[in-house]
Amino acid sequence: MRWSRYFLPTLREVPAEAEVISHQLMVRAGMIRKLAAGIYSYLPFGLRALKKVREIIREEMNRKGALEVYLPVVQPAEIWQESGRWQLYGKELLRFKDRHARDFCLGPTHEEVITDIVRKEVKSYRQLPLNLYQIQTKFRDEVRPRFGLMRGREFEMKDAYSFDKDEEGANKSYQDMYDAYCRIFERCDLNFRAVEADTGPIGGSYSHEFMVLADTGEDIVVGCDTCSYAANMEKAEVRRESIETQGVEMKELEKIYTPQVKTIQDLTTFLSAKPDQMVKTLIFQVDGRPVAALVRGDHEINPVKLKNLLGADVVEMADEETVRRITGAPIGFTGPVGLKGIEIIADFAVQGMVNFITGANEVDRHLKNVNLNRDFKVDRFADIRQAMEGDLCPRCETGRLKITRGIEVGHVFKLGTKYSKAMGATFLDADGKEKYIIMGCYGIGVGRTVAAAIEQNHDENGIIWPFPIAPFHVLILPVNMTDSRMVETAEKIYQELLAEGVEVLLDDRDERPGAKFKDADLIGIPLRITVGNLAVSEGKVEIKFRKTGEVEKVPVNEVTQRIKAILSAQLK
Ligand code: 9G3
Repeated sequence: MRWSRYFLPTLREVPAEAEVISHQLMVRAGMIRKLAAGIYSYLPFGLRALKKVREIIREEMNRKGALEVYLPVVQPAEIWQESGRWQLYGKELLRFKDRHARDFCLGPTHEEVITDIVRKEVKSYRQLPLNLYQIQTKFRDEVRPRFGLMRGREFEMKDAYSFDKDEEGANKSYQDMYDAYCRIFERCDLNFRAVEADTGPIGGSYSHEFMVLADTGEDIVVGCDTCSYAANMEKAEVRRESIETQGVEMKELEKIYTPQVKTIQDLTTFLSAKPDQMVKTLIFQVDGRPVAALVRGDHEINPVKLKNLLGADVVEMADEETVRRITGAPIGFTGPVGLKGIEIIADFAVQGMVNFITGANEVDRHLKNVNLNRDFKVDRFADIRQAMEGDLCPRCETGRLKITRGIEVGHVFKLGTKYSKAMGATFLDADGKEKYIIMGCYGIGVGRTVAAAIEQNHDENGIIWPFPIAPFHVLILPVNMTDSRMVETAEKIYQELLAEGVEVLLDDRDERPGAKFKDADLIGIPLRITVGNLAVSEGKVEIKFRKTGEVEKVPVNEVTQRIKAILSAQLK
């Protein structure tokens, strides 16, 4: 491709609203342009990278026997009413009426659509297992789209759905997709980890998220420094530590005057006590009923664990008015002693505490020397706290947990019969018995994968494309377009590489050398062939590796062979 005939509008300045580096670089490198909040156009250079990721996904999905389909973006309300999700989702589900005033939505996902097809076409166990996938536009009306493609409203997803006749088959489908995802992200040259994840509102028994490790990631990943355990913070388990409280005698309960002392920090200073001698009491509304959750002062509550423990749909912090009504005091002085008609759930770490400090359920008052059983009853002890850096690993004996950030690029779910039951997708088994199909669903954010690759592969000068998803593999840069010998040499190399099927961009713009070199670093094509004075004086060109900066001086008539050798090594 000749740059003078291409459409690659690079920018010097950083777009003001771009908060993360991948968003900045994708705009500056002429890959995307914003149409509206969370809605982006792909320009030619960006589309080439997107297509590379699509092709890697297709190859690995097809390798596992998955069959590609292409489903509508516009979905009728009826099937969402059957699954019960039309009412479940709020403004995130973009709904509209057609000319006959019928209700539709823009598809945020396609469980209902694919189950509707399968329930009509699959009747026998002989037709299972089946895995259907598409690469398709999704729309989710995020309240605050940001970070460019990372959290867009309209985005491209590969979504796959597996259909099995029994649990064993469903587990194999899940494992096949898990393995395919590992190959996909390895082939994209991404540093990723598959982490145990919460299944969220779509239900099902368990799920894994594929996280590309990057400091700008929105998700928090907890991983063991010794074994392979890794989980999304929402789900990360905490090892239950042994309790050694025997031998410590209970002291007399004491109410203390603590004017305007509301937080653990205030309390630590005011009483010169340590946070691990305190218990935080938080009041939640769990499916509308109040629950008191207790964690040690130096720990944080994990609402997702509380929700899963109680099998609730909605868990939210109680508001000030509710706290006053239940405890008789404003927020900041809540404690477990004297609470009536409310379930008290405490984290396991509280079980090992003696003579601790809590709120007194009275403004400006706290309690000292509070003790379990004597002063209040805990209804249930459970793991309800956030995992922390340095916690013992819940899986192996010696490991400690590390906290990192990740960008979720893939998510695999075991769905069970949630949709097949709701929509009547059944089959007759070998004994002629009617059974519900067992499903799984598997998503990859295609655009988000490109953005994550840039988050992980860039430097202060711009993008550093991993070879497998680079828009082009080679950039030829004639330094001075008015020097006919440089132009002829560049043209000769360009024609030779084209003839060999190499994906090459020739920067034939008549621009200052400095500007061309800056653009070369910005757009990040992995190999740059500089045709400059060396070509004129010694018949040599420079091959520069964008990733390492290393430079090779190569005679003009050996360049094509050298490039082919490098590419076959990088793309094997
Ligand atoms: C909605 C809206 C947003 C949503 C969903 C539904 C996320 C929704 C979860 C999934 C599960 C899997 C198939 C591919 C892999 C992920 N956000 N999810 O179901 F109506 Cl507005 O999409 N779907």
